[in-house]
Amino acid sequence: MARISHGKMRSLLKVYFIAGSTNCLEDPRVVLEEARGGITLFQFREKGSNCLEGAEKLALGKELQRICNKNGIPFIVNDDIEMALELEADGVHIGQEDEDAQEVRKKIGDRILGVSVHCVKEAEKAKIAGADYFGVGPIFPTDTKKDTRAVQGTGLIEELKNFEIPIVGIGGITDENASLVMEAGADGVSVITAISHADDVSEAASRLRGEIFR
Ligand code: 3NM
Repeated sequence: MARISHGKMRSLLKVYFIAGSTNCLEDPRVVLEEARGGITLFQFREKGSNCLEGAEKLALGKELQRICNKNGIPFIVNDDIEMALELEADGVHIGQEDEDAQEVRKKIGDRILGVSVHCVKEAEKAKIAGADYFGVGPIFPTDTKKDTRAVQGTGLIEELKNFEIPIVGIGGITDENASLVMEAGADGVSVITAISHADDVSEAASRLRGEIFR
């Protein structure tokens, strides 16, 4: 296996759905099945109060991965490197508070490595560590993650373009503001609530996709 090309990475980041059991209003497997037609990448992020742990978390991860595999959607695991390796996931996403990116790159080999960055300095470090993409946020206010950095708008996306690393925006993104994120130079948008809390998940995912592929 070789590292993913920037071109392929950019195409996968377009509609990046992130979810775990605590984000979904119904069974996350049902939500993912409903969203699958609109999304290009999926991240299993099992966080927050009452989140699953241990064997239960692994079992849900396996089932979500199976749905992704069946639909040709690469499967990324948030933070839990051990689980990503056990499931042979397509990649991992880590934040600044998680394990050092350089160490994670060593452990995961050529799998996709996404790193959350909040400033140019963090981006420089993540690039050297071998990040395949930057997650930049929170672009807009969000209630989904309590310990985010300050809302930063789209300015950092513009600043990070010259790093030539694919970029995905995150935080408070909806079908109504997604175009601002793309216009700033992001390759795609990652969302939790805009899809997982929608009355009609399938329609919400398609609508977001429509905005990105406009
Ligand atoms: N990371 P929603 S914001 C998981 O800024 C996450 O790094 C963020 O959820 C960051 O689409 C965020 O519901 C939550 O706003 C995104």
